[in-house]
Amino acid sequence: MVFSSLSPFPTMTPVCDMGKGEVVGVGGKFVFCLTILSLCAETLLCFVELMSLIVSTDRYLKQNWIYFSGSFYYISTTEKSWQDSRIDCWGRGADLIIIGSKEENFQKRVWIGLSDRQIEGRWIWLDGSALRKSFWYPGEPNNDGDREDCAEMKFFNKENSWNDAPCTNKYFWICEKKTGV
Ligand SMILES: [Ca+2]
Ligand SMILES: [Ca+2]
Ligand SMILES: [Ca+2]
Repeated sequence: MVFSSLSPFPTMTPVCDMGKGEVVGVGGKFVFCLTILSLCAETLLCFVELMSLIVSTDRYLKQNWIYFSGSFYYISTTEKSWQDSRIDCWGRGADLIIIGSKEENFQKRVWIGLSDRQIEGRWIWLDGSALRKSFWYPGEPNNDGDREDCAEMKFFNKENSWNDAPCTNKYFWICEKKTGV
């Protein structure tokens, strides 16, 4: 059984024999643990909720999702246009990744959930939020050829990695599903 650090009790510290953040197996899958009984001895409801969380976590990890800091991430193995990437994520109950911190910049050239398709130059995340913290590569976004409205993580070995590209280009992509806890 795989446990996760999706603690519904932020004030309690997850305890794990394997060590928090230990990388297990191929593909850099992060497996976090917690000790259920020490956190959840108090109420049955809590225990039931936590068990369902663990079952869904186990299912995601088996489908090659990665857990990190409150979200699951799925990294595609094929390349698609930005919109087709979204549709794939929807089919997985998720959407393209929304990047809130530099830790969410993955080491792969992928589409991210950011576009200026509605109003040129106004970059909006897929959840409707405006772009605050950004990681554009120097000189980007440049709307090259007046046809670049979707954002990709292009220079993924740099902290400022983003580029705007034509939405019809085909790249790998990352889906993100927040856990809600
Ligand atoms: Ca995110
Ligand atoms: Ca544009
Ligand atoms: Ca560009």
